[in-house]
Amino acid sequence: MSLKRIIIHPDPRLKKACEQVDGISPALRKLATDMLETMYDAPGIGLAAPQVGVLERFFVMDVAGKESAPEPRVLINPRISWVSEDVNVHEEGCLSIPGVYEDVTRPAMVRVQFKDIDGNNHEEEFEDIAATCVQHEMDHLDGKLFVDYLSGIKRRMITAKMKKLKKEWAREE
Ligand code: GNR
Ligand code: NI
Repeated sequence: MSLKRIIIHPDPRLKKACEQVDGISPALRKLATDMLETMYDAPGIGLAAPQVGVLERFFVMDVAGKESAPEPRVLINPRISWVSEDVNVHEEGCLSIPGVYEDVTRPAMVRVQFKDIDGNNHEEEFEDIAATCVQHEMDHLDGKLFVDYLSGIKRRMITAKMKKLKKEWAREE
């Protein structure tokens, strides 16, 4: 196992639409394991492949919370087949935009088709924080970040803050 470096916004790799995964290989399994380890280490509840520089359509998540046993998940080639009409407002954060938390409105429930790491097909409904997380991660696969839902002025302020942060971090290295 090894930790991956998480890419910080702004970065062209976070703005690209990712490619379908076309087969489950040992390399993909290793990458998914490393991404889960990276996510737990951060800590976070989800991590999408483009956040570690891999432009492929999959992500890992665990929304179990620290009171319960871990529930690591890998969702490959996810596709939303249904969204609820009712919406939820949830405060979101992103490991690629550290220290920034803002309310985002999204469908409260989503039904998603995907493959797991063993290649089995699933169709599952997600609600509450899992629904928010799945939609946040799927946005990453389309090159979209939660700050894209905010006003232009807010987004530009956050982007400027992240540029400054990256410069500071680069100096420390
Ligand atoms: O760790 C994360 N927490 C979170 C909280 C609210 C809504 C979405 C998320 S996902 C985020 C990890 C991340 O950046 N995934 O892409
Ligand atoms: Ni994110």
